[in-house]
Amino acid sequence: HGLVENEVSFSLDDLKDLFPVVTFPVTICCAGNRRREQNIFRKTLGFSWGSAGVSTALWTGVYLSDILDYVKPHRCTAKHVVFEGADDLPQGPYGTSQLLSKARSKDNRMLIAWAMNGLPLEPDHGYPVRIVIPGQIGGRMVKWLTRIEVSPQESQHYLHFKDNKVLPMEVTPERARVEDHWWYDPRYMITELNINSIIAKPDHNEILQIPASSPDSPDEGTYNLRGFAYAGGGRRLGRIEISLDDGLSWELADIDYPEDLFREVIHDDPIYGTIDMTDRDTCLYVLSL
Ligand SMILES: Nc1nc2c(c(=O)[nH]1)N[C@H]1C(S)=C(S)[C@@H](COP(=O)(O)O)O[C@H]1N2
Ligand SMILES: [Mo]
Repeated sequence: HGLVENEVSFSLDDLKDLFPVVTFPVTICCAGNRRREQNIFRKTLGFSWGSAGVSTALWTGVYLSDILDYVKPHRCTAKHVVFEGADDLPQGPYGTSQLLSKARSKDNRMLIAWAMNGLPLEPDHGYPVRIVIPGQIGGRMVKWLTRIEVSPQESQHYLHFKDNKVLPMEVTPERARVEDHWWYDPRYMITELNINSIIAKPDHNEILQIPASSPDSPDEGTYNLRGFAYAGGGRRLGRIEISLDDGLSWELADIDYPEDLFREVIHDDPIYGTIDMTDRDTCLYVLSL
């Protein structure tokens, strides 16, 4: 609703009937992933995520851009698309917004999703529908979606301003609590996910026993480091390098791009709809050395 020609309410069946159904893998990552390490270095206002606040799933739904075409936003005045969830929070429901120009772009593939890995969304992940926005932080992907408004202004929801920000270094948690203006400065908002890489094997402080290699067993004496890396905004990772000497020298890691496996199938299915990854660059990368 809002600045559109056709205000409508859709049932799930309406969405499935009116628009092409699609499925593709998207990585959802909380902007606070690895905040624990930041909190050790200097305390922030967020709680201490380890490095696993991230996951990739197959999402099924319809494109937001198709819905926007259907409701016909008003030219010139309509600037933002505001999403609201059903949360009952002390400061009102969870909500955030996107620029209308970005939401209308077919390339950005914002999705109104009702299924994850082929099953209806679990309550935790947004049942019955959530918005999925490839390449952006998890915080933009509103769960328990109840309302979409086309608006002249960005979301006015409390957590659109008071969450998912990186404030400048000089703004200590104490200052941030009392000096409100920092939170309303659009320069400090996080939208696209940043590049990040994580070592999973070995563990922190793990002591490795690596047997010496011999002509009979040439694989002995080697150790496979493993980890994963991701980037936002649809950017594909070009290289991942590992240093074993505190950054003096670097070696190139092998990268598996698991989403490339989906490129090998173009599939039409009564439940998943179309699976087509042929013109997508990214979702998540696994590296090993
Ligand atoms: N309605 C609603 N949507 C929400 C949130 C919320 O609190 N309420 N949290 C957001 C944040 S900060 C993240 S990281 C993701 C987490 O999605 P997941 O629970 O499916 O992992 O949901 C986002 N969507
Ligand atoms: Mo988050």
